[in-house]
Amino acid sequence: MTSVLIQGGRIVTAVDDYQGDILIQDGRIEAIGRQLSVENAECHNAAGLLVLPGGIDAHVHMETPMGNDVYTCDTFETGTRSAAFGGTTTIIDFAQQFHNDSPKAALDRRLAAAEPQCCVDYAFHVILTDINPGSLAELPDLINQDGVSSFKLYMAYPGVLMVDDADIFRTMRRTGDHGGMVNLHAENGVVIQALIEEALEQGNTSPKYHQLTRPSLMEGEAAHRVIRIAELAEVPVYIVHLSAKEALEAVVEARDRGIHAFAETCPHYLFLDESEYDAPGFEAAKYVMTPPLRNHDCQHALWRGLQFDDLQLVATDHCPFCMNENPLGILKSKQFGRDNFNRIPNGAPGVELRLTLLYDGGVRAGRINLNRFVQLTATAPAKMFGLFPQKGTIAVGSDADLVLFDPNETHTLSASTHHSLVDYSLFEGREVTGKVKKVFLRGQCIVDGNEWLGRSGMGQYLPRSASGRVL
Ligand code: DUC
Ligand code: ZN
Ligand code: ZN
Repeated sequence: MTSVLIQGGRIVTAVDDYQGDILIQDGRIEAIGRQLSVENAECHNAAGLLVLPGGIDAHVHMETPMGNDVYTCDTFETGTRSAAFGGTTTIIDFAQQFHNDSPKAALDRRLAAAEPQCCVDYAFHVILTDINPGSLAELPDLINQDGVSSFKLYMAYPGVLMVDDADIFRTMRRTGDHGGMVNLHAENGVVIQALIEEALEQGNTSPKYHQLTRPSLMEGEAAHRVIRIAELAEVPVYIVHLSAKEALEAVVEARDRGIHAFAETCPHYLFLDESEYDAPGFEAAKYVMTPPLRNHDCQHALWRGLQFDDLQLVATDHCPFCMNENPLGILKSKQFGRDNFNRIPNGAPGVELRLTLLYDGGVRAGRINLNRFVQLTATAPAKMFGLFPQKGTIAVGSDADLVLFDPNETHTLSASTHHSLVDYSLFEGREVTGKVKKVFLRGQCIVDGNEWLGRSGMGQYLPRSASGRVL
């Protein structure tokens, strides 16, 4: 395979920041130095650009059923291509066990769908919804043989996805013994269900009631409860899409006591707030994601959490549903909940925007430095989920997943220019500075400006080692 040389860029990792060249051979980083030269190499000039490790998005949902036959509208192909244009070269998606289903069968179904389509490398968390002696018995092999070291459980959506505290505890015990970690959707599902019923009985059906029936206090309660359960089980615990100040307080309190409590947040919680639910008509359905957008106090707390490492990483929870009905009819849209907020498919897009938003609103705004930016978008997810040092850094021997990023180019975010199939952007019209210029997946240039050079099926499955052990 041809050698690839990336010349004269500013190489940034979670700990370093220096000028240099990178030599790539057979998809891996072969050498890093000054004035490297190799005959017949494919050369890329990175002068004036940042050279970053490829982003790792630890929370996405491609072609995923979300109840009522409603699927997220990106396939593995379109979603991973969109990820690549945003500088993300690894995704971790989910394989969901249904009732009376085997977790291993759930993984196999997702592997079969992903393999011919993925344009970037991929891994899976397994979602457990039916916890019984049989499904628990499968978990050690999933961890040790199939490379799935993280398991998502829902504390919300009673009767559909929710599992009870005893099953959370049992799963923690079983996975923890083998280097696995439990990831929680932390919300008090039964209280929220009562609030939803109350709202609907009073005729309150508009999208704003999605936010009003999912109070941050109930996210805090669930986070606190599950951290205590993990403490008893003596295992690390990870909270997905943390949005509420009260939930962060539970994480901080535990971490201060030396408990291995970890959490991610998402760009929409950092850059948007609850005032979006005042949008006219059905427009507010764009922001119906779970948890909902919060107030400024929560936003402020989340930024502090990122600064002080009480939040370890930023993932998108890319879970796209179109606002308008898709002509094919199978991809039902947000319109499904036009008359009832509780039927609006829960989720919002974002896989393409994570790096640019966090660079613009984090680094340029002076909230985090460049090293922390890399830590949050690449290194921490790699370490948290057992992919480091193959992924998540720029080092000799690591996969040559690289992003050439122009820190000075200003552009406007819009659904008309993104690569996802979703028909809207949460950030329509927002001007940001910092743009992905080129993306390399294991040494192959897959994005060059607006040009797509990758192909579906070139992404590889990544079996992972232990989760939650390295940070
Ligand atoms: N949780 C997620 O992680 N994604 C979409 C909806 C939800 O409740
Ligand atoms: Zn969730
Ligand atoms: Zn999600």
